[in-house]
Amino acid sequence: MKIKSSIFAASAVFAIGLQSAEAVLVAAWNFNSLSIANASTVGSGGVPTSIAASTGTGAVSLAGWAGTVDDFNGSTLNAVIGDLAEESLSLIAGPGTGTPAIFPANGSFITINFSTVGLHAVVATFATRGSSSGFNASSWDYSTDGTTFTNFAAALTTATTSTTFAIATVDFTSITAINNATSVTLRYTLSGATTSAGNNRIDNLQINAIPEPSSAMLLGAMGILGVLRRRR
Ligand SMILES: [Ca+2]
Ligand SMILES: [Ca+2]
Repeated sequence: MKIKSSIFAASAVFAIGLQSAEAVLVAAWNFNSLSIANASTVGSGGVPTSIAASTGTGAVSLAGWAGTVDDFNGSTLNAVIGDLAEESLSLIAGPGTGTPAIFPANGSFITINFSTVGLHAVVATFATRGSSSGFNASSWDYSTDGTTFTNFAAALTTATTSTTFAIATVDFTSITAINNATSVTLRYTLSGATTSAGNNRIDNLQINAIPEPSSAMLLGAMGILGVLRRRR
């Protein structure tokens, strides 16, 4: 009885140890490399189609964005230590057409690609602000093949018409499908802009995740149990 409770206690301590493993930074984008003279469509006027992570490994693709993009002032909110505010990824509704106007960016998206090999409990965070006529609704989807996406219904809208930067968090911890995957793609779709200049800025986008327990840790735990068993 005493031995059993000791084993239980050791297992419980180990389990707590696993759960409290700290998240690590997978990839971050400070968007400070952007240099866009005037808002332009993707692939023209200095707007790239893809932006490599400024820390870690990953890529933000703008290929699905149907509005224009600029590089308005950024923020240090949520920045990796040492990163300056400088530029932000500024997603703009773009020229409206027709009456009433239809804005091409509404319903278009950016994607964020990275690997979670050896990782679980993905969380995306970023600093964001908008304009009063900017995007006020959003949706998040995820994929492990870049083709078939699943809506993450639990994600609250992170689009904002507030003109003050604040940190947005999208917690994918419950989505085990994107754990330990070679290629994870998150898709961020914006809608609801009502003028051509309506926008949302994104800065200091971070993807964090928790390392899976290593085989060394598991062997260590088995060793503890082995010692307890030998005491019988
Ligand atoms: Ca920045
Ligand atoms: Ca600019």
